[in-house]
Parts: sequence; structure tokens; C-alpha cells
Amino acid sequence: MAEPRRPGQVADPDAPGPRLSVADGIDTDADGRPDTIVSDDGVDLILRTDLDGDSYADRVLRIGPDGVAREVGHRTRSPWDDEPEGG
Ligand SMILES: [Ca+2]
Repeated sequence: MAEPRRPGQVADPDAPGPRLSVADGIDTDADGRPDTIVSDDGVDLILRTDLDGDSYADRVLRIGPDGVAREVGHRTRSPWDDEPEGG
């Protein structure tokens, strides 16, 4: 029987991780190339966007049920630079 997982052992969807390709995403700026992956975690809408055109997500935004968008990750160099909450 597997050991129960503790909160620190559960993957954080906002944590830095392998680079995420946006090749299967949507083209939000009509340049003919996909640039954004849209998903949700059951509560928040999550947008992962490629800003520099290399086909890998650079920014992660969460839009909560209150309609407020929060930037929770921004990759300007490796690893991800986390923005302060509400910043
Ligand atoms: Ca990119």
C-alpha cells in the first residue's frame, strides 16, 4: 500500500519545471503561430504564453473566479523568475 502524500509532495502547477511547448495552443495575436496554452485547475483559468516567439511558454497567468488575473510565473532566464503575488 502506498504511503499517503503530504502537501509538499504534491506537484505545484505553478512551480518551475520543464519548458512547456505552446505548439498545440492557440494563436492569440493572429501571426499564424500558436502562442498560448489554456487550461484550468478546476478553479482558476491558467494561461501559459510564449512572449519571445521560441514556441515555449514564458509567462503564466491565473485568472480566478473573481476575474482577477495574477502573474504567477515569468521566465526571463532559467529557472523561472517568480513575480511577487499581486505584483
Ligand atoms: Ca518563449
